[in-house]
Amino acid sequence: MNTCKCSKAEFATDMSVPVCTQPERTGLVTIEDEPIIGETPQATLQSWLTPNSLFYIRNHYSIPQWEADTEWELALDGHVDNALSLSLKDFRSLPIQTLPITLECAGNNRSDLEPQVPGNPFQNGAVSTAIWAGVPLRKLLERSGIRDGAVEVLFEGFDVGQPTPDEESQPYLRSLPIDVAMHPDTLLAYEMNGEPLSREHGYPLRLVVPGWYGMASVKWLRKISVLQESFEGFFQKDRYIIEDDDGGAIPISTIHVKSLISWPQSNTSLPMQSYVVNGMAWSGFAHIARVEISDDGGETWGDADLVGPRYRYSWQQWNFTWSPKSTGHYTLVARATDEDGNVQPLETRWNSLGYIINGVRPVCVEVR
Ligand SMILES: Nc1nc2c(c(=O)[nH]1)N[C@H]1C(S)=C(S)[C@@H](COP(=O)(O)O)O[C@H]1N2
Ligand SMILES: [Mo]
Repeated sequence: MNTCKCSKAEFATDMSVPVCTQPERTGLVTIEDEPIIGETPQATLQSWLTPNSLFYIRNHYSIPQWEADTEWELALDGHVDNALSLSLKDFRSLPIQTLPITLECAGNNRSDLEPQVPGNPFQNGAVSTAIWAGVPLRKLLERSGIRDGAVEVLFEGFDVGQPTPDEESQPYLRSLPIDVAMHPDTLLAYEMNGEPLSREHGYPLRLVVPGWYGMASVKWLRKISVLQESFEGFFQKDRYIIEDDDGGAIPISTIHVKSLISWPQSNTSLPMQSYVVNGMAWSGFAHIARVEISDDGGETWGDADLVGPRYRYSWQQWNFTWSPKSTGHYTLVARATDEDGNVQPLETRWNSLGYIINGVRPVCVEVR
């Protein structure tokens, strides 16, 4: 396991403030300006619902623009009996479905990988939770009459660009297996925490695939196509894959079990007393069953209390009362287990594109 690297020297650099690495509290922590990429600040990761303005943003291309709502229409075509075209008004007239869903970018925590890999150097803030509202995709697929032989559904965003300098300009495109597209909780969302989607998060309509890493939840939707063969585009076959031991590629889908210590932050210096250590845990496979905490880098563990709302697709808050026995340096770690029996690994499985970084992450604190 990655043991804590905090040393007395690090604390000595800034003893005047209790928290040594202070995140920006006024907005997202910027990773890139254009296209916009930003992560949720550490302080906000204590909040079960992420405020819209602090919800992490991961864009591959510039944000597309519209003049007015009326210009936008969503096309649904391909291997169906009746191709559809829907306006935003059509969407608003359909029965609404509301679900709290945690989105995590597949590259969250990439900066923790050793050795380092290229890609956005996210710390632990490329994960956020919102209450999403919209129409189950299934309703539209049923209305369009999917024909026999359909295998996938392809989603096209309005945003266009070159994924790498060697690739042709193309829209952001991702597909889903038909059973995932037909799942009653897979949403075409037009609201986030009770507000219309913002431009950054996919206005006017986006896909939200509960339990899947964020890349599946295509923003700024313009077209949905039912396919008879599997889609082989750049963001399906060249990215969002993990090499297996035989050199093959496994596509990334469901979010792996993971936890995060929201408080305290690493390099905090605390007076000697009892504290409530808190954080979040999540898994795309099942509810969280258990969160264990260690203050000695994983030698001994104690159970945290699962607190707050409990929903299938959103993270679970946990609290752990911690009474350090003496002054000194401590390595706090959290480890989550879900109801399917998936246990968060002590070590991330290193991969060259830097995805699914769910190994436990040490938080170093000094008790004085
Ligand atoms: N059209 C489009 N959809 C997209 C993306 C994009 O670049 N373009 N990025 C994806 C990725 S990688 C993630 S992690 C999520 C992030 O959603 P958010 O920016 O609303 O948090 O959007 C996904 N949907
Ligand atoms: Mo992502």
